[in-house]
Amino acid sequence: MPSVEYDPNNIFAKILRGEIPSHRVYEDDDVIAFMDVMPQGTGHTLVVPKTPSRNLLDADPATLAKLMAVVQKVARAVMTAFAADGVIVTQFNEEPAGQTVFHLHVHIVPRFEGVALKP
Ligand code: DGP
Repeated sequence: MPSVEYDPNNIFAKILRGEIPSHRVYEDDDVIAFMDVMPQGTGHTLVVPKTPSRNLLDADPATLAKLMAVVQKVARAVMTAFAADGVIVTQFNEEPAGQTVFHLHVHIVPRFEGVALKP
């Protein structure tokens, strides 16, 4: 379990509340998806549950199930929309693992034959 509590003022909580703008590409009762403002490549999309979880470690199974169903849906849509050859699906937990925004989210990064990711 994470040692730090969920902060309701993290940037994704503000996006979920509509307090700051985002380019939303999917929304249902439980999950939203929007474009990453610091993309690792073309079509980099973030999938975010509305339930306030800090990351995978404190999320409940129902939230994870709904999240992953949408991750699959959005990954398929991103593959089609960007004519990608593959897709990376990643997720980071806590600062040493690369997490910078402390509201659970999954990265979807389309991949293209012969095109390197940004360093
Ligand atoms: P992570 O390292 O897994 O916590 O990734 C956080 C991602 O969130 C990172 O790729 C950049 C993105 N990001 C940070 N701030 C914003 C924002 O205000 N809007 C959007 N759309 N993405 C953001």
